[in-house]
Amino acid sequence: MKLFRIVLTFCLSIFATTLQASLINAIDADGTLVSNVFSSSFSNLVETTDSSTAYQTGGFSGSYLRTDASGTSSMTFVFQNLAAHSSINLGFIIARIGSVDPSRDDDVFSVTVDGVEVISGGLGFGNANGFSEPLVHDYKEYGVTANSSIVTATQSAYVSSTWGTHIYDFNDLDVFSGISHTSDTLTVTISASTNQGYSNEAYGFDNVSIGINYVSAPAGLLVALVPMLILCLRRGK
Ligand SMILES: [Ca+2]
Ligand SMILES: [Ca+2]
Repeated sequence: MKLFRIVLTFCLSIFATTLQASLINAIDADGTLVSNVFSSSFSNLVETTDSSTAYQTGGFSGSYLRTDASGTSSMTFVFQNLAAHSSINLGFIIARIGSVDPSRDDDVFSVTVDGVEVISGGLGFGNANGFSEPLVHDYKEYGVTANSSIVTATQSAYVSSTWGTHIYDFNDLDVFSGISHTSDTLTVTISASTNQGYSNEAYGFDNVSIGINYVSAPAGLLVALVPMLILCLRRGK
């Protein structure tokens, strides 16, 4: 069964101008992906679908990954032998599903690059059924409390149910754009923890993207093209 459809697209940049190029490949991510380029691993995440309008509006088209059991869930992507580059870009869509309790239960998420925490925080349900949890809890960038309005501003859809579901577009986070990185290896991990299973609460993920901003070609070329590798995880078809 296809767990993922990995979509590799190349973008071409001419100096500061990024041009979207065509789709070049699609790979299942249920094991080793493109050899010598990267590997990936997934822990405690399951594939699911939700065809509700709000999910579609929020970008969760087709299937996506969500946490299932209590505990920590994660996805890790490892890149090797990267060409010279100056920075990377990250992005994904995240859903807070059901009664996630970041304040009371420490139901939180984080993103690390080479083991360094870029963001962390929790997404709560607000006020529901006599309980209250902040929509955004303890949001930090590089370990420092940051303006949570950055996150709330990206809220793109709300699924009305007993506890509701919020969908946030983390492609819009400034902190994910131009993360300084020069090593020829890269490890990106997205993780989330809940103290109860999906019947009560979960985090969902879709459209994970990892862009590599390569160093410009040597001066003297009439046109310097800087390839940008975008890895998009798109669930389902
Ligand atoms: Ca809960
Ligand atoms: Ca909880």
